[in-house]
Amino acid sequence: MRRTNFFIPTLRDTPKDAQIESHRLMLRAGMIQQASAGIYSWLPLGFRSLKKIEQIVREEQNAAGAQELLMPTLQAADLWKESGRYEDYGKELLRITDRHDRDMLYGPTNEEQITEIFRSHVKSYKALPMNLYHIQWKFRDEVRPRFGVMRGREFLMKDAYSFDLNYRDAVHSYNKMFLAYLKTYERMGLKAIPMMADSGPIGGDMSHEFVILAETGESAVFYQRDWFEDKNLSALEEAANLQNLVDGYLSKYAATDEKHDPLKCPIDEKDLISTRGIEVGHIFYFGTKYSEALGAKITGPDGDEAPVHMGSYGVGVSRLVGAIIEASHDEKGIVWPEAVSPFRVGLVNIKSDDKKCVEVCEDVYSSFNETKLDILYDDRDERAGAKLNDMDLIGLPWQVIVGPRGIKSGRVELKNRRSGTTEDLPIETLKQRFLTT
Ligand code: P5A
Repeated sequence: MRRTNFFIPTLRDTPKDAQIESHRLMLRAGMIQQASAGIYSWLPLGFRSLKKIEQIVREEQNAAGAQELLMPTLQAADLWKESGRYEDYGKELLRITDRHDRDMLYGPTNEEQITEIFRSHVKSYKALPMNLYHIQWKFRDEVRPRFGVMRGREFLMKDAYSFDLNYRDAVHSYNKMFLAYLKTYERMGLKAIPMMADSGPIGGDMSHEFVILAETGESAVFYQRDWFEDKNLSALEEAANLQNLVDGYLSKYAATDEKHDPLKCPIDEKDLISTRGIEVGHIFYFGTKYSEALGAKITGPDGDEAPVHMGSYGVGVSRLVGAIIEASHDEKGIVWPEAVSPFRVGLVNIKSDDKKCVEVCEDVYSSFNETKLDILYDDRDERAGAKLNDMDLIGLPWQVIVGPRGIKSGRVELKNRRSGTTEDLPIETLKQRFLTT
């Protein structure tokens, strides 16, 4: 993509009303624009990262055997009246009346709707286990939307729903999602800790939040000092069956504020870290709470009918964009992990009126495009300093810097955004480097 054809409205000044770094950086890098409190437009650069995160979530859900579908954002209130949540959910639920005076709502989550789909079609245990998910916008009329996309009112969530015959099978489905979540966050370059958590308005008594540590996080959390030791996911996966792997992850203490009771905590105070974190996912087993209320019953192998066992599994897709930036930035701007960066490489011509520099840039740009490598070419007629600062701000993992001095000897500069290290490379070597990785 050429920067002259790509809309990135960067800001020179630091936005005053943004309280945390990720929010400031998303505004400065022209990734989002506030539409109203807690509601954002995703501008082209932000949208690219959002889509990459969404795709990683999707791939890991599919790999775990979940099936994607799409439910609407607007739901009829009737189902929520059946489950009892229409009253319970309170002011966070955005209630709408249509022209026929029917009560509708903008979905904050989809337990009722998926149960209605399931109960209409599935009657026998033979169709189980089943896990259905979608990636769809949600609305919660939060009292205090803040920190940009981190606590929005409208936000993108992946929500999956599992259906099983009994408790034992449901725990297996829960564990599968648990592992899928660990893989999902790892692919995004994040270290997420699964923590014992409160189930709140979703319900049930088994629930874990996936939390990444950040001083600016909204949740107070507690975990055992040596939690990160021996947490090599691929080694653990090879060694253990699913239940052992999950048990291994949960063998060291980690709990959110709501679950942590200092009097009952088994860990000595000196071995406990109390800090803050960002909740990037939350999984629940709630048994028959919704299937009983909505009459989603299945016939078992013995011919008896019983309510299906359910769990639900959420990933905060739009929150993750902010969370990743919160976990990965420096004083110059964002430092994207490769897998979720809007582009992989940024190409900067530091002398845009130099014919030879333009030629080299065009050559690198077209050969990277041929190999389908994600590249943003800053071809604007701007000062070198401004372009380089902008590149640092938007934080692509690699920068290729083309200047008149280097190209005299056929070389360009390759800079790694994270480490800041630079290499002078012959143009062909540069092309090869990205061809093979
Ligand atoms: C699980 C899937 C649920 O809603 N029902 C379906 C269950 N869980 S949850 O914990 O309430 O939300 C799941 C994840 O969504 C993100 N999230 C938010 N992101 C941005 N702004 C918000 N206001 C917001 N609220 C929740 C979180 O990442 C959460 O873990």
